[in-house]
Amino acid sequence: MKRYSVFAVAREALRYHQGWGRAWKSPEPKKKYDAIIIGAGGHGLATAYYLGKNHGLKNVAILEKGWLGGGNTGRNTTIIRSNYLQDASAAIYEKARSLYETMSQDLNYNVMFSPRGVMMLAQTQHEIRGYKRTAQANSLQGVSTEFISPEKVKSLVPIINIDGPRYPVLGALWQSRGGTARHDAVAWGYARACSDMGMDIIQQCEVTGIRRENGQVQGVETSKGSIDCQKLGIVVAGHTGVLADMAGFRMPVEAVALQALVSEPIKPCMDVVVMANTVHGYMSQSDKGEMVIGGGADGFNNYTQRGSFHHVEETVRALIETFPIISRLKMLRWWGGIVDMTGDRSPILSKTPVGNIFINCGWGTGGFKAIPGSGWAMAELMAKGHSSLTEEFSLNRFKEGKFIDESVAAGVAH
Ligand code: FAD
Ligand code: PYC
Repeated sequence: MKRYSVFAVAREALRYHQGWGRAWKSPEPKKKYDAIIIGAGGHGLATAYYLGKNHGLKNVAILEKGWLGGGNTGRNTTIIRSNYLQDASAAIYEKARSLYETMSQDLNYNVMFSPRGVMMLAQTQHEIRGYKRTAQANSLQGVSTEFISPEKVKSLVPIINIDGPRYPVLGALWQSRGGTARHDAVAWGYARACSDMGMDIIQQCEVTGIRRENGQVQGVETSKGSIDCQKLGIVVAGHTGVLADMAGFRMPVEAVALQALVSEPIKPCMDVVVMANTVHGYMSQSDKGEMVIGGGADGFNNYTQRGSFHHVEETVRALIETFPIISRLKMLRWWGGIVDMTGDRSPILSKTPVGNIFINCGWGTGGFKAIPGSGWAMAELMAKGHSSLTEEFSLNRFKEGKFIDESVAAGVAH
């Protein structure tokens, strides 16, 4: 009979009590997995989850060099919306938004989805034209958005100053079923569900090499040893170029830091999400009362997952005309994540030049909102070799010039 130390029994009891089940166990690597996913961010975990749930593929490992959700998934400002312009984008982002509506029930884990409404302010004539066009496109795509007047903006967000001298509020693109969710809970919820299906989530396990033979993937080298697999999904956001290099191909993706910050907690004063893209700022209020604030991406490539003091000053300065109350707030924390930017600001969900290696990346500044839709589509691509949701997001579009330009809808300046 297997014997356990008192310490091990106590640890397992604590895990059980916390409801984590097998997720935190460090499993024995199996000999060969049907699929390995590199990266336990939201997109990697959701891919694994739908491989199991929708396609019955459960002999799956998810390898993570750090900890669950420790990349951009745990660093973002949690805005969820699907108000994109192009049909392919609207389809995958709306699929994701609709999956968020029932995610807590599906995963039996409270991800605190809050469809409080998201508005993108129009503060120039150009933005009015752009957002009216998007609202029109969205109505044809079955995505519920509308262009609203400055007065409606003011009634939804009483703390806003719509008469700013430089950037008055001229209207907004409003998505009433957009909102926010608790980012770590999304990662934890998917992780627990994957674990419950018998999948192995191996943290502190960095992939250091990708083995190939005759143009087909064989397995990976990791900091914990070598593991074989039938199929491989690379889902590593800002580290896409590093992993692609290991597999012997190049990706049209750049790594850039995106920063955010939160203020001291204050009384509830704003119950919708506001994005002011012309001035490069956006804001929402967390359940704790902190104002969650973000701005544009850094103007140079880097791998530094840190915030910087000058960014706090620049972002707050940009928003003060529209939100005068924040001039007197103390800022508590700031941080950064490394986002994976493509030239057309749209993601890549694709086969690669190596057989049975699939890649999911390029979500840039806006992939939190896409996690369930992306996982759903990527799982279908990996299981069946094709998915209607990923077709236009393949790598070929860069060869063929079929870009999916979403530089306006991406919302965050870059
Ligand atoms: P990640 O969560 O970064 O996961 C990738 C994982 O791969 C990481 O955990 C990493 O450790 C792992 N990894 C890398 N290399 C290896 C290796 N060699 N071996 C094993 N594991 C490896 N999006 C929105 O929709 N709304 C927002 O409001 C929003 N705000 C943002 C604010 C900030 C400050 C930032 C930084 C991003 C924001 N985003 C937002 C973007 C969003 O966070 C990302 O697009 C999304 O989280 C990407 O998820 P992912 O799973 O692809 O990547
Ligand atoms: O994609 O909505 C978004 C977003 C907001 C802040 C960063 N990304």
